[in-house]
Amino acid sequence: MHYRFLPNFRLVLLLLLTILLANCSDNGGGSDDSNPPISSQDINTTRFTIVEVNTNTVAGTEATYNWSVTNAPSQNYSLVNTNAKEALFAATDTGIYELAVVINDKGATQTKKISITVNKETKELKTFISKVFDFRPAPGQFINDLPAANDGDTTERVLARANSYLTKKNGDLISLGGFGGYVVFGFDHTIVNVKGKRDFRVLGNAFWADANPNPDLTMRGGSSEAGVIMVSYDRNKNGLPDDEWYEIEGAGHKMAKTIANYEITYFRPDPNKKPVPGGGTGTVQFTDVEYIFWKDNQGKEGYMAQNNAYNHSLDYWPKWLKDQPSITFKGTRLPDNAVDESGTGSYFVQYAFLYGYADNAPNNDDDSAIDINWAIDKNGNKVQLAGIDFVKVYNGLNQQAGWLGETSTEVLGATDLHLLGENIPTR
Ligand SMILES: [Ca+2]
Ligand SMILES: [Ca+2]
Ligand SMILES: [Ca+2]
Repeated sequence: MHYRFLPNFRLVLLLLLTILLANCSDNGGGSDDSNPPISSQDINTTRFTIVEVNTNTVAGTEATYNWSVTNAPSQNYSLVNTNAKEALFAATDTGIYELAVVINDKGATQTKKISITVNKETKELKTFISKVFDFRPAPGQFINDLPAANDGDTTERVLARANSYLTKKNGDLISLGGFGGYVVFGFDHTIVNVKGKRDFRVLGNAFWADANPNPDLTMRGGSSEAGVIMVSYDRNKNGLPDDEWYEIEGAGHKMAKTIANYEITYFRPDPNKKPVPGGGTGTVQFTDVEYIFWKDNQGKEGYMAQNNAYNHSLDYWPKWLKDQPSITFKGTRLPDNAVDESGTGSYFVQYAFLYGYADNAPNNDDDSAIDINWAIDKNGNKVQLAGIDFVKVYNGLNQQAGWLGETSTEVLGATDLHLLGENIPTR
């Protein structure tokens, strides 16, 4: 308002001063060619986006770097590769974040500052899955039902159906079948690995038992069918999950009976041969028949029993793979978690692993929420990820639980906890 009343000479003075200052900074910048003006390193970005921050400095190959955030409007950010020349930064809140990097080049240290302005995104982001890229369930009692598959369906058509089931706020269940069966999906933005907080959740249909007949146990259980979660960052920025995968190391990964690099092959049943009764491991065997033969890389083999307790289609083999004689899956096999607490085969409790899986704890439980910081590489080493774009979930159990049949992970969707404003501290 009061600019109108400024005398003209003051405006002229202001202009002169501005020109003078601009010249000064030009001269200052020119005095040291290896130090371009700081303003050239300032970055503009949007929330839920990973940006690479560079020192823009020529330093020797032996130089060391130490990145840090010196001022932030919010703690909901991620800064990784803090000892590399280029660090990765992402934030879930808008504002100006000040970063500093200390460069030590053979004892000569210098500090550079970078300012990152995080703006609100222009397009509304989805809190849920935006695309299903792959769906390859193992055989199981809910295959061809969740999602529905008919004779003559192709892999593409079933994938499109799985996509329509999961890419909405209130999704529909899909079943991953026996051990190893999997689904791969992505989001329309990067899920940021906020430090000290859990970042996303895979939704399933796990629930706690109302009453466990065994009063001595303190573990939580009910229907827990742990799916192992893998994550990936779209490093090559092509929008496809063709980058390196990292596994979320849940509590079960550290248990003695867990088998890394487990591999299983299922064989298509002969449609002309009647299944043999009497298979299965539960005590209620009269409902079970030996059905899907499998072999693993531990020298074991067995049958997935056909379970008549439910009125399913009872066609366990994926209909869209009718011409394929076998399917092989690989992954981390978690210890069996189903216990016949009745002793008579009537009441099975599937004990939950403490944290770190899909379909293991109910969707409203903190321990169904995942911290990206739990990710490990294929050698079991912890990795630092600023965020992730893709998730893979596979069934981590190879188990028959009596009349319940084989244990199979179900997936109902996935959510970005930061976009939803859910604050769940890590373990
Ligand atoms: Ca986190
Ligand atoms: Ca389930
Ligand atoms: Ca990619």
